[in-house]
Amino acid sequence: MKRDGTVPWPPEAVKRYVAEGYWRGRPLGDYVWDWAERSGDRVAIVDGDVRLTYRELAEHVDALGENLVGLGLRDGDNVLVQLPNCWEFVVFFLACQRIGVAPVLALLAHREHELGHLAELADVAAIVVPDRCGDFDHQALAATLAARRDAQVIVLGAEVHSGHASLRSLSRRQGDAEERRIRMMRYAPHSGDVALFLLSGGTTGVPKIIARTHDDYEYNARRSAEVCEFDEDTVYLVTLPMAHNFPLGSPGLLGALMHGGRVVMAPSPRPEVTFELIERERVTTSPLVPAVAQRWVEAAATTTADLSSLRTVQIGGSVLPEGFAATLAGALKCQVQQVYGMAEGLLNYTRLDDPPHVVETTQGRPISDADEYRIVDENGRPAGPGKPGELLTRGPYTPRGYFRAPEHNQLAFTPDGWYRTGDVVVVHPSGNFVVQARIKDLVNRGGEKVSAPEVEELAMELPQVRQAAVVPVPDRALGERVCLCVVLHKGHRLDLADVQREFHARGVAKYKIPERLEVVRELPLTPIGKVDKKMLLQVVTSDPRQLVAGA
Ligand code: AMP
Ligand code: DBH
Repeated sequence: MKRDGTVPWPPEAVKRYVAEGYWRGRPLGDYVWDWAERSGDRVAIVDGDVRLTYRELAEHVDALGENLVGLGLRDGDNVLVQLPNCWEFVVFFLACQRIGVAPVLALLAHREHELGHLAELADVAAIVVPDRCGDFDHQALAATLAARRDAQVIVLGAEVHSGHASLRSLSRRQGDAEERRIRMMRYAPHSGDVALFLLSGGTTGVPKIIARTHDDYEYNARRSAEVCEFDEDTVYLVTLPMAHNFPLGSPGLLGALMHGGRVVMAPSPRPEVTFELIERERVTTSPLVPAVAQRWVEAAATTTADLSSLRTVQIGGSVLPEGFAATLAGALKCQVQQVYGMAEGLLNYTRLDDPPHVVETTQGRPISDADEYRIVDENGRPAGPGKPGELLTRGPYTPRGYFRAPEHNQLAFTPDGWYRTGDVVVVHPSGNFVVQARIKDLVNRGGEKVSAPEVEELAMELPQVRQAAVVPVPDRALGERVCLCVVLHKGHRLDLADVQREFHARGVAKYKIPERLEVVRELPLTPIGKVDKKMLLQVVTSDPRQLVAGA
């Protein structure tokens, strides 16, 4: 493997996954022409007025792939990608798969704090951004980050500064597609190499990334699509940011393309945008997080849009409020499928033929016969039948460690390669999991994961702050929000607006910026002297005055 810092599966596991057909030994980029041969003239991607057939998609992918090689990008290089949902993003992603370049999939919300770290961690050779989005100048930030490391900047949009490359120009189909297709074969990477990097919500001071291989991610999407019964009539609406594992590969747009379905890009998950697209394109399925689904339910009550094409909405990413699955199914008049997944690997889905009470009350079961799991107590011993405990897992699409994070891997993985999910689950009589709680130190804000230590470290940089602790406060709309609790140095003051301004100035993504501040006299501690977050959360949500400074 050309990239140091990945944690390979042990040889006996590799042997099994290959021998039993989980891994097919072909790079993801190879499949683009399989798809074109199977369904060349069918529409693969719809984005606004743009409709690309499978053949056009393959041709764009090859053209861009060859041009990226022309820019000097090579098998083994990594690139940082920050793009909105759009056809160019899909083409770029697949072009990387043709030539062994691994995209690091950042979110559009990320700013200098996150992008700077990711660019360095993955040692990226290029940064791909839109020119601007809203009032933010992505190109200017990319230029700053690229200058620090001599990386190239590739820009989507009309305003491409000199010295930067235009993504649209690079994707233009010119010349003979058949000849290029043959030329491109020489760039095909090894299927065991890294295909992409997904971001983990993480529970550490700096964001973690997960290297997913061609073999493992192809299986991830293929097996998911089988479980979800995708076929060529599937019309998949990409509502969530496609940098997320859920809309990308679970089964995601890749699963839909594998089956000859149609992928419709939504620029936003808001019902004002998506309902019109559902009607226009006769969308059959879409991934949702509970916070978005809530808005769809409200909007469905009064919409005039025809949503009757919807067959299944998938819902996952954070805990579903009790009874909500039934509400959602009723409001959208379609099936609901619960998805409990993670960028680290293991994917669980309720099955389309599970009885309603199972779909409504469980988060599904693993997709693969080769997924292994254990449910353990605090001491790492089996929790016992029917008892809740932390879920540990291994399998053909669950890598054995984070990328370049040996120290953290000692905590997040057992010595024999089990990933500690940090989720407390119990097995339901149906055999499906029920996610009951979380023991990892993060805030799940409407499906976006925010690492508590990361926010705490940022807070500690403020000169007023002596101690900081982040807790997830419950929220009706988003499930949880970031609440920062601080002990201040004597004689100092701090309010929420100060904190928000400082975080913003440091280039922290907006969804991580605290939305509530509690200035407290002291933080409650556990017997071993760690901050007792359970207690802190309890007090914050019941009677924060108990902890008020100076009280
Ligand atoms: P990440 O590791 O950042 O990809 O986030 C994955 C985590 O999101 C899981 O370990 C769970 O904590 C949470 N999660 C994902 N899907 C669900 C779900 N359906 N119900 C509850 N929690 C979920
Ligand atoms: O929360 C997640 O990370 C997630 C949820 C549903 C995920 O990675 C997935 C499906 O693939």
